[in-house]
Amino acid sequence: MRLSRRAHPSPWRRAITTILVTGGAGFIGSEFVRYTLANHADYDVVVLDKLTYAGNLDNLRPVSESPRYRFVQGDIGEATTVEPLVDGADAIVNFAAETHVDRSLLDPGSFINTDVYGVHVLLEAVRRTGGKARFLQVSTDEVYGSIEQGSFQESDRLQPRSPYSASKAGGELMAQAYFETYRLHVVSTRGSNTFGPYQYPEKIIPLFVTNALDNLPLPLYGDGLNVRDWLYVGDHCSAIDLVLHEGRAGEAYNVGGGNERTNLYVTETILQLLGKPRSLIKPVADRPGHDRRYSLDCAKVRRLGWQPQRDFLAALRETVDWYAANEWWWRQLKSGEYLDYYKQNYGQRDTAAAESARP
Ligand code: NAD
Ligand code: TDX
Repeated sequence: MRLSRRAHPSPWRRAITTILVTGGAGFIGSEFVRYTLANHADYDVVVLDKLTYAGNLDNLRPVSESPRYRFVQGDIGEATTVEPLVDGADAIVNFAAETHVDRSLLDPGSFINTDVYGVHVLLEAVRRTGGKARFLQVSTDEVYGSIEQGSFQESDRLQPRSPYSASKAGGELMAQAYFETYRLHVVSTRGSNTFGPYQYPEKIIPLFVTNALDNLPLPLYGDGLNVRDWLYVGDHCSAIDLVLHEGRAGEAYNVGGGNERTNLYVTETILQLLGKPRSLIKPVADRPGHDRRYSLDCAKVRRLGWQPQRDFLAALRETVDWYAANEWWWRQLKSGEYLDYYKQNYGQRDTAAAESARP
């Protein structure tokens, strides 16, 4: 999806010259930086990122030489860092977050700090600099909670069920409050499970691909029949770009790939693509409070003109090939802190209790 500013005049007051991308060294944020530099030849991009365990300057290597790109290391929760950057920007797209549900079960506090308080600091900076910049909060389908049948619409109640999704809902509601109270130009996107290159190998697809490449077990939670709606990272970014330019202030937009699959299907497909045996699947104890199914009604963002471009299987094959070809990128990440986390998260899962749920 490409949009020219001229073909689609912005409903906002101020044209964009500079975009501040917070969390731009992460998985989706770095794709958005690459996407923006490629699709908006007249924009400058400033990335603000704390470089947590999930932030990685290797993700931004492809644009590091661009004269239209600048990197600043810092925390969205620090007003003195944030305010001058916000002052110099026409738009802020906030990807910065703690993002892994399993980690939120182990350490909820860090999620509240970044995903709620950090969003507040960013919004406050927009307000204190005169509300000049538009603000897009990158939210998630997880804010709705789980749904057995049918699909969520934007007007549905938010019923988050994990510390991660509750924090994301808190951040999004804060953004909404700044629209209602201070009339800031705020929009949000609620994206579904995203996959592609450069995703930190704690999330199911890069974890299972990289484990399978090393003939390590793939720890599948519960009965493996939880459903996620898979969205290719480039399609997620084209939707964010469209909502940034064409979305109505104060509104949220669902962004789903339309690819609802069980975890078991995704796992078996990865093994098939790599030519690895099914015996690598290791059923383990379920995630506490594990949401059964996510599903989004995306009519609203489609009315703006968005539709996902990528076929799920073709994009998954390309993604698997990327991890196979880019061991330099992920092998160094699967060490140190990662191994401590892996032991903490997976070591405690009672394999024996999960045997009865073997798919
Ligand atoms: P990620 O974990 O790969 O990247 C997060 C980035 O934020 C990292 O670069 C990290 O260093 C940075 N960051 C964390 N705390 C920070 C702080 N206090 N200040 C500045 N930077 C900080 O995450 P991702 O998967 O790319 O997700 C990006 C956004 O999209 C998040 O807001 C997430 O909630 C949302 N989202 C993700 C998915 C998905 O499936 N991955 C789906 C829907 C929505
Ligand atoms: O080892 C695993 N085994 C397993 O069965 C892991 C890591 C996950 N799973 C299951 C749990 C989920 O049903 O796979 C599914 C996907 O899990 P994650 O990759 O951890 O993603 P999820 O919990 O669905 O959340 C993701 O999508 C929405 C992102 O992490 C969020 O940032 C985003 O908002």
